[in-house]
Amino acid sequence: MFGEADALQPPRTEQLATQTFVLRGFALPWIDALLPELRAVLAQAPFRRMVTPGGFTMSVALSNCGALGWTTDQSGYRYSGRDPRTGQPWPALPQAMRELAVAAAAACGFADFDPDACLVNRYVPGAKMSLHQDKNERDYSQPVVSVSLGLSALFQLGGMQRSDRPVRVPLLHGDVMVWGGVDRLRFHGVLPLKEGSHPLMGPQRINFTLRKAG
Ligand code: MD6
Ligand code: FE
Repeated sequence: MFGEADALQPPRTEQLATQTFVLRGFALPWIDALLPELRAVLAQAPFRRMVTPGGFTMSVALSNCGALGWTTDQSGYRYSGRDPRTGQPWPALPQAMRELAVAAAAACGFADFDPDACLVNRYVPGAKMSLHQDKNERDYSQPVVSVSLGLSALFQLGGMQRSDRPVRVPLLHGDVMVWGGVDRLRFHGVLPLKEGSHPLMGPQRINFTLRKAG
């Protein structure tokens, strides 16, 4: 009745698919360490809205930390070692962000997660992320760990085809999503953020996703 992964997982784990998990509240014990780290990253590499290869300005604003950062412009999506705004390396991956991600990955059966990239997204009310696959990384055997802070959002978890009907998953302040393996290339997105203000984070949702990109 209970698979091997069940023994590894902390309380309040929701398994959404074979290798897709939401760890409810998993980040809450780390918040006091995470917020100053996040502030320092954003002081060095502020949020900015980027343009997609199709010429649209994204509603989500982004930044990065770690050796590699995800960027987009008219010529495509890619990982780059430098912030295109300054030509400087991205801020280093802070310690608590890394520890949280490694612990969450391990709790879901991904024993040797070694992230080198952290994409930080900011959603204000109305901002959304269209259905997409994460496929700019080199090694699909490594999972993606995604941490949600601030206003809650409805995440859409789809299938392997864009046309597969997605399920809606609420992601709340402190939730951590881990996915990889057979689910690594599922389509996913975020529905437009509702109006509101979070007591700690204000009128926004911040999501950061750690990966091994290089
Ligand atoms: C977001 N997340 O939650 C957008 N991608 O704001 C993603 O695009 C994402 O949460 C891959 C794995 C987990 C994610
Ligand atoms: Fe994604």
